[in-house]
Amino acid sequence: MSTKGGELVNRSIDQAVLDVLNGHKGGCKMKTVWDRYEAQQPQCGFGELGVCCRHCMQGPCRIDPFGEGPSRGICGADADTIVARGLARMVAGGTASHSGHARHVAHVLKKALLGEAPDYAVKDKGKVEEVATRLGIQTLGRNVKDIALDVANKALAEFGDNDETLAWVTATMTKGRLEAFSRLGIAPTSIDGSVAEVMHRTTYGVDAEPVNILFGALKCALADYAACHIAADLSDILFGAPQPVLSRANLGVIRQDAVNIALHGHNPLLSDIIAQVASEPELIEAAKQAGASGGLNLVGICCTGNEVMMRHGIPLATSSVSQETAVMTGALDALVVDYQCIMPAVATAAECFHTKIITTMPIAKMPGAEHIEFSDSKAADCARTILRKGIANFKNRCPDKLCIPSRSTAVVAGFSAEAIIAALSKVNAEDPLKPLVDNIATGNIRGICLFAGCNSVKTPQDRNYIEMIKLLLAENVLILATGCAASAYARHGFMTSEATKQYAGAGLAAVLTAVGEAAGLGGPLPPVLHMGSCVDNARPVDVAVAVAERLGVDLSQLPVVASAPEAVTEKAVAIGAWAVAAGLPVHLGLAPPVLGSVVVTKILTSAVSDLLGGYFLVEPDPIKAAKGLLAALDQRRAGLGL
Ligand code: NFS
Ligand code: SF4
Repeated sequence: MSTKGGELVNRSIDQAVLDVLNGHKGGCKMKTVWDRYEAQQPQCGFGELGVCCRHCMQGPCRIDPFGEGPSRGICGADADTIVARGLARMVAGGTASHSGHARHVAHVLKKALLGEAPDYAVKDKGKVEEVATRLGIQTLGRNVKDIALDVANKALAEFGDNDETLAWVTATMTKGRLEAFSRLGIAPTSIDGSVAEVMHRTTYGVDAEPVNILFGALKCALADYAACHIAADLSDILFGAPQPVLSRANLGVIRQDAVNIALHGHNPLLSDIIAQVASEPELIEAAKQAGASGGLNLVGICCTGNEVMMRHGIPLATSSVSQETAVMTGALDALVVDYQCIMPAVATAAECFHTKIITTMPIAKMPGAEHIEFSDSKAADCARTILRKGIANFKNRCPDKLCIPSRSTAVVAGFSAEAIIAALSKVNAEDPLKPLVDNIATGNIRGICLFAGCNSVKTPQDRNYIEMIKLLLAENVLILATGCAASAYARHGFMTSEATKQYAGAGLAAVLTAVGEAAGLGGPLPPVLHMGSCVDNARPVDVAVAVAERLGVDLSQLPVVASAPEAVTEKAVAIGAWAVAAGLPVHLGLAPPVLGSVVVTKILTSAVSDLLGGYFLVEPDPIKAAKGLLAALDQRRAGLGL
């Protein structure tokens, strides 16, 4: 069955995933991401190194990394230019995705306020005030709808032509960061403009200077940051800022006795409404009538899963790389997708099972799926139609094909910046950040590491996450997690009080216990705080900026690092790039396609640090990576005199 990648056990360390890969009843036609990965071996070395170019039709061109063949493309571009251009386009792709998501939320917020999207309303008034105040929008004596409308308009204006730096960058970054961005000419003034500019400067015969191209990529990445922040802020306004919530994670949350409907993708605009209407008695009754004694069971996959877990406690079935295994349980009656990170392979997998794949967005259709177009003016009706499709499909479930692993773990999720500050304020109401800052100073918290990004087929699923974190927790590093990183820790039981007792070093455990008990959780906070989806990477920045400002230092001086040990997508590249611009050391467990250029590699892993404080650290070995991050934290502690 396997060649490279070897045994099944090398595919994932998630036992529930392995149970399904071993026991599924899809027959021999059923292929997964891991089979297709093997079929792709060996992958193209030029592509892996980033030295091929297809930006014009004279190409494709490729540079010989060994120096024996061509050293320039037909137009004269060398490896440095080609690699820098390719990386910049990845950042632009990621930014286009996050900003498409953000723009979508902003439009719906505006329509809701104008009465054109009646199923949406401002849910979190406090968040409206908070965001408006941050942006300098007048709040005093005004009604919340008017304020929210100003916020929505301000958000939409970020996409167009502006003379000044994006409001969401100016209002949420430290002074030191903003100065560095303008000094380097990387402060973005338009989200769409930054994406278009990267596409322009990297097309045939424009920018050939690798350093200049990389600055363009960083500017675009900062536009991505603004987009992520807008998406998170406006989703909170519409659906509420997440608060700690109990849930469960892993494939065992799919139930034999219920109609199982999985929500997959990224944008909460549809999934949150589905979560709201799923409790309607008529729908639950319909599910029972269809023969499912357990009624309706919603589960999440990828970042849509994170969004609905954070706000509704809906359990998370699995993450990106293992999305097919949800179908392979034979018990998924519908898989409802919006956009991003949805492998077309789910429709192929569904050919071997009864699962109905439902696409909902005009820009994200798929052969083999049924398309039910999402309409924001009739969102609840649309959600009900989708749920009824899933319910009607229950009767097609084939009992012989069931393979539902029993495994799932408890999770405490929902740690928005607001929720973290609220928990800390139970320890010190006057100065909520003081307990955090003091414990960083004493070394009880040696530092903070944000884990973000995907699960990749190129490494055993979750292995890097789990091995790194065991070491970091023992060394008293507080862990924040988003996206599929959060999914990994959720599925492996790291988001519980018990995990703090089991894995956290004494200093960290003491802090988490004190805060957890003061906040009334009846035990320690989990050692990994689930901060949400990938656009929610803006949330940890808010916490870090607050700490930096409290200490009167810049982000690049804080003992804060980030890691994407199994990154896959262009979005992850964009986030990694803005995290570096924000001043963080950023670990990558899989090398991005840049190693074909010594110049680009050196800039990203060291020279950029002189300019911005942040840099990339590429290390595939999880233990060495964790040690590298600890060294980076200690270096920063020393810089602060700690
Ligand atoms: Ni982030 Fe979330 Fe997962 Fe990666 Fe995809 S779901 S947006 S990109 S794969 S973490
Ligand atoms: Fe080749 Fe230059 Fe065209 Fe790229 S842009 S394909 S390097 S000729």
